[in-house]
Amino acid sequence: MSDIAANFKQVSAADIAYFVKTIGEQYVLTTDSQKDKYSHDETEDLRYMPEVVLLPADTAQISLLMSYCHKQHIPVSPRAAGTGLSANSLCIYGGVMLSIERLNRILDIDQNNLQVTVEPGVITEVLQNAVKEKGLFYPPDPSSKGSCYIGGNIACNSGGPRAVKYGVVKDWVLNLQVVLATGEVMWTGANVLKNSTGYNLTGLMIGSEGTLGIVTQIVLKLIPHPKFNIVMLAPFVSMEQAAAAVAATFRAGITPSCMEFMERDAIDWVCGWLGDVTIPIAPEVRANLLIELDGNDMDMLYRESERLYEVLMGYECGDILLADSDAQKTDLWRMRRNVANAVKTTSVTIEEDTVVPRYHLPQLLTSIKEIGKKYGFRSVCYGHAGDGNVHVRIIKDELPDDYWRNEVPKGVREIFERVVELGGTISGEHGIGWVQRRYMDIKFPDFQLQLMRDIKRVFDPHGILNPGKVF
Ligand code: LAC
Ligand code: ZN
Repeated sequence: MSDIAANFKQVSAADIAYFVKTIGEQYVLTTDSQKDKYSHDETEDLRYMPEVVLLPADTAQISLLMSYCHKQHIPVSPRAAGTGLSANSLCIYGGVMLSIERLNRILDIDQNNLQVTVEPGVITEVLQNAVKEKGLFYPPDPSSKGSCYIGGNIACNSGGPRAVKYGVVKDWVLNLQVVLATGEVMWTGANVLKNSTGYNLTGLMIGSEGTLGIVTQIVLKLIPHPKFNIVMLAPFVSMEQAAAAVAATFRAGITPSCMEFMERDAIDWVCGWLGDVTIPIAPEVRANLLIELDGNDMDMLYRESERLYEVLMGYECGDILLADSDAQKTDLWRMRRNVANAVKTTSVTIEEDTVVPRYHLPQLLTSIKEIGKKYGFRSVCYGHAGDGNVHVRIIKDELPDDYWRNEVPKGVREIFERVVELGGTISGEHGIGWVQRRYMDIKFPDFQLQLMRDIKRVFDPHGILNPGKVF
């Protein structure tokens, strides 16, 4: 048993009786068949069965549960939709899995102040559609937006394609209601656009992966929904040329609402997997940029796209496909959003979430492929090129289990070392969770990791919240 778990207590019959009394029998899941779906997320093939899964209804119940588990030293892993890619919400040390799935109401859309108050179990796309009906826009849009929860997006400080123009989740959160490990409830900020009142606890909570508290209500900023967009797919003969065109676009004063990268294999696999999307791509094409421009003036968008064409042509760009209907736009986005799903079906895979300053993207891509060659693994690169954020899906293929477990991580380490050398970091939007924490030393010296552990101890003296995650 590791140090962290030495003081943890197993869930007993008396604990279960308390949980049943507090939230109701039907919301306390104890059988393997009930708990099974909570034993894994979207990360590789990891499985950790919780001792019990709790489905509380509201902040008050979560507060009672936390206060109890704190006193009893029972570990609690908070869980949103389970779409995480770093094993962010698995019960590594057993104990309680606390799902926020029943906290799924949009509480208030404030059209005067352009804000929405929402519970953490609302599906991100449901929230986006609800505010869109009022002409409003919540931009962060992770690829899993149709199934992930806004609470999980906050836990990981998610981004998605639109981050390049509109920023990531942290740029939209004004205020959070949080239940602390001890059961105390606090609001971290205020429902205002400026706030320099004490430490930024809102910022600290965002991206803390449920290790510092459980978010139970969220106030987000909104803006009016842009009226128009243009979507195009630009093909390139090399990954490096595509990547170099990205920084050039921003340097030319053009800020696309999305600028996504997909290497050739990603497109071939996802089209094969989806079955109903056919994109004509010439044989010599090695990479594509999926680009969206948005705004409220169509003429201006056309003028901007002409300027964009000029920039792209400087990088040996082939014939650009301009989506001519909403259906074609949807197809192009379905293709992009399903890359991970498609590649996953071919073999066991792992996904790394590298990010560098965008001008260094070509060097990063070259290095990833070189390191892959050295260690003998294939990878598919895709992601948010405008942010310098490349997802590297590494494919096991026929590699022996032993090699996959022990040698491939050395290659991953080399990739991350290169990322840090280029001025980047080891996760742009997926978080560290359980699987990436072994690489944290590449980015942070010991004293800085210790500083983070010390912060954790202040918020969670018994270390019960989502143990085993981040460091
Ligand atoms: C994506 C997810 C994996 O960009 O972050 O598709
Ligand atoms: Zn992504």
